[in-house]
Amino acid sequence: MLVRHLIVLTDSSVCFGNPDGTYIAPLIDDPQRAPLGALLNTSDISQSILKSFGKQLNEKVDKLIKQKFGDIHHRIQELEGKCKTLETDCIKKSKDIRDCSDFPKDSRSDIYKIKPNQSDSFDVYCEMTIDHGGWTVIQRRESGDLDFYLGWAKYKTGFGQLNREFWLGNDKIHILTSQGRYELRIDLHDFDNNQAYAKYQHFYISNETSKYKINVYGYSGSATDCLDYSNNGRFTTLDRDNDDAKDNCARRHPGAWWYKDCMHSNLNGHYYIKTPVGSWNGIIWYHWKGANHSLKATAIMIRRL
Ligand SMILES: [Ca+2]
Repeated sequence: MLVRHLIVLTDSSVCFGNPDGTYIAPLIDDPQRAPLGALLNTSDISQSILKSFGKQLNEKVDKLIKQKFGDIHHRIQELEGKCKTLETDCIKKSKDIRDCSDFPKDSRSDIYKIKPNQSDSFDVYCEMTIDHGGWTVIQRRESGDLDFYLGWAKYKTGFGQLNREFWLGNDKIHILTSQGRYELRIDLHDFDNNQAYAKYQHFYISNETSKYKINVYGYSGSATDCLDYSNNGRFTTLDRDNDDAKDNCARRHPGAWWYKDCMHSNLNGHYYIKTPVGSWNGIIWYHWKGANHSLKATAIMIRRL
């Protein structure tokens, strides 16, 4: 037994003692500091002391709870105020973000919501590291997991996953490039770990009525210019022949692109896991790798000037 002898000296003062009467140490000379366990394990203590301790304990607990709940309530009110401020700022900022070039330069590359002029908001992938960042990515190939041999409706609205392979959608690309002057950057990778890029000072595609006609010029880079051939060409898919060839270039190669008769580039062509491939098949950037070399990875991105 923890406590064998408990001597009550007063209503509020208690000591422990050995059976021979030797004094050990005062345990309770202040009921406010008395261990509750000791009291509860003591059968001899008076009911009045128990009541006194119980009352004081309850009062202290009540006071403590009220104080803590008051602090918590105050803290919650503070946080609610901050959340409302942040929400307001975010809504305001999202309305100001027309594309990835409006995000701070130290933002990480990721999927973000933008709100272009004349359009509802939608998600895009922002490339924030390459070439000073601020790029809105409109196409990515990297694995061949996604089928790009699709029809007009798919290319109109877009398909795929923004953090993997995708086509953003011709309507969205038109909306974006209609709200200012845009530059274009294309990054290319082959299966031998070589990289090259093509950059254009001007890029615009028209609306669906005009068959998403491309307007591009002002090349610089390391991949050689392969889009000049497509300049002012209309978009052709397997089910919409808008090119200048007798047959459908999108079916001949196959892949949807800005064909004429037919192309020097086709970044939406069939994905091959090795090269060489059949002439003018696959993901082609003719002046860099020739007509028999399908690329491993591509990224097409635009940035408002
Ligand atoms: Ca044709």
